[in-house]
Amino acid sequence: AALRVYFCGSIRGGREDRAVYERIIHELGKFGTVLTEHIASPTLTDSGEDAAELGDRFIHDRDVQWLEAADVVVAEVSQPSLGVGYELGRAVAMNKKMLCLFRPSSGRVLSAMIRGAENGSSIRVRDYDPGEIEQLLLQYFTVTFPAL
Ligand code: 6IA
Repeated sequence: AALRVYFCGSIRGGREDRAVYERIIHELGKFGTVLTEHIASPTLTDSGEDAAELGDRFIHDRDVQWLEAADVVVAEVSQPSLGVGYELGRAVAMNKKMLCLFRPSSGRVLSAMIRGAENGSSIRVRDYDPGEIEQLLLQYFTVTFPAL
């Protein structure tokens, strides 16, 4: 069965990095099924039009189910997002493999609760430039899932 990848990126935290999420999701598709492809959707805005149809409880419960089903969680953490932070905390509690990607060129300083979660094995936090996405993910997935 294909690897199930849960991708996290900011929605209500702000959509400035949407194009970066799109590139990451495209690369992730080479390694497995991305459960959360909608995160790159141009029609998903931080103002919440789509939320009215689904309801926040539905979104939360469905996302937590997907998280439980995931083999690996990949998050773009440059744009601070409560939802992404929440997902990452839940993922740690579920002992999920996790890769957090941060762009120093964002000018931000990553939360100590994310940077400090790096443990050298199941939880990885990597600084990157957009040009490195392809190579970085190829390296992560081939090392983490040698059977791929
Ligand atoms: O706090 P945030 O909205 O930035 O949280 C973003 C994270 O929470 C993402 O990684 C998603 O997995 C999850 N999430 C938050 N909102 C949604 C959503 N619709 N659909 C799916 N996943 C979500 C929100 C409706 C939108 C129009 C505001």
